[in-house]
Amino acid sequence: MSRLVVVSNRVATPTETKGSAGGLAVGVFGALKDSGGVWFGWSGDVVSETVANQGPKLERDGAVTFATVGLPKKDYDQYYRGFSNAMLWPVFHYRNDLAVYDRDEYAGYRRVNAWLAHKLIKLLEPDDIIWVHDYHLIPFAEALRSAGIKNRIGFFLHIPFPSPQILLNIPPHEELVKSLCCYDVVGFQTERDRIAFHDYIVRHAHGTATPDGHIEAFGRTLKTSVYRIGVFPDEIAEQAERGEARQDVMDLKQSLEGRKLIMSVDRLDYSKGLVERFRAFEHFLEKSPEWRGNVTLVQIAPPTRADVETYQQIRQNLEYEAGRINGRYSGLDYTPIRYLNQRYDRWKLMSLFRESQVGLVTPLRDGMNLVAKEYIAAQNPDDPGVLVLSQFAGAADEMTGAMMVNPHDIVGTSEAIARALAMPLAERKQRYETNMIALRKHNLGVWRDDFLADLRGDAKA
Ligand code: GDG
Repeated sequence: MSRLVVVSNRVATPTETKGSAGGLAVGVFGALKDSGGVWFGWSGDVVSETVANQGPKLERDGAVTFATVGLPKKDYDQYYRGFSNAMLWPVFHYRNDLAVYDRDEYAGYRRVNAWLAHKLIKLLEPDDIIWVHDYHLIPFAEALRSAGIKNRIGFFLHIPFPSPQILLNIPPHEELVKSLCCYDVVGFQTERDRIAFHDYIVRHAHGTATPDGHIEAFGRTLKTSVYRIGVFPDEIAEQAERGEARQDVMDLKQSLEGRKLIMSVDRLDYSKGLVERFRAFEHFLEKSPEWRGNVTLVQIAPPTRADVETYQQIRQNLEYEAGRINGRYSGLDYTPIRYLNQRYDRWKLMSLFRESQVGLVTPLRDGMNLVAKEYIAAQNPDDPGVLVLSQFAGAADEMTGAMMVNPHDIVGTSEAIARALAMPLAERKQRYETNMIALRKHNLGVWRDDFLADLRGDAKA
């Protein structure tokens, strides 16, 4: 079997790939271990030009090499903070209003992609297959192709692909789509993302796209497909159950004093609908006086991208909203929203999910949303909690047992919270079973294996 080379903006550390950390890192590392290979990308460090130019730092773990490079400040600003996170992220999440376009940042984005590609070339072998991840690295294959690299290269987009009318807001939209066409396989989280890409190819790039995903455009042919990212449900169930007996979780349980628990966990990001969620919870308390004092919303929201201005604003807005709502409904011994601006161990999150009666996952737009899937996997099958899920999360296509909401509809979301809290056991079990069937069908291993089979060009049985 040919070696696998994974390229992503951030490379997991060898410890993050061990089971206790869980998640995507474990899934991708599994594939790397099977075929041997390299995981290449940014180390997360901002370094001097001299250090950046020294070549990748290599760490080995069995047949897998972790190869990382630092980024000079200017590259970090233009490629990561600038074009990736102040332009691509908002527009791909349908938030043109928050996007900031700067030509120099775009030039920096392409320059860093080319620079990273040249660093990788030295580590490549002729029959390696290369799997590139996410929006930071759209031009990566094009840079490799210009240097004469003929290997199979695939790309998976973790976030939504916007409809053409939205994408047109990015001045170099055509260059970006042309860059995507330099891959052999381009994978999306949902059919709606793939169709949006096909629409652009047909209407704006004078290309052709067949329903089964064969694309011809910009003088290239490629395949598109949908690969629904998932979780390993059994591993999560086990983590959640084991954690239940640990002190931190017992302490939380005790502090709730018999109150019901609603859990939410998101990176602190405006795409996750946190302000709307807090307002829906406020509306619920307003309309349901009998629940005041009897239910607590725990919102865990570790900060990310804190140096992008829009992220500073969302943080301020949330602090204001949480303070305002708590001011209105707290008692001497009761705080309705516990808003925790920090990162927790994964086992703790899974155990808290298991302890809770409702999982509130209401992004305004999300490629998939793994928290929704983790929430289901962590439940006690004999007494499962209810998932209240935004229709705009990719996960909504599969988690059909969830109570679906439009997160902009504050009243509708508040009514869903009320229904979820009062739901009889039989209905909760039935919804849980429906979701678990989908979770098992598209687990993380299936996502990875299907993508790699297409990238390797394996014939379907
Ligand atoms: C992107 C796309 C897509 C969160 N807080 C803590 C913590 N987490 C973990 C969650 C989950 C992961 O981070 C977040 O994944 P999501 O899928 O929910 O969202 P994004 O970070 O925006 O991810 C998304 C995903 O890529 C995969 O393709 O689903 O749509 O936006 O696993 O549990 N983990 C720990 N402590 C925390 O405080 N340990």
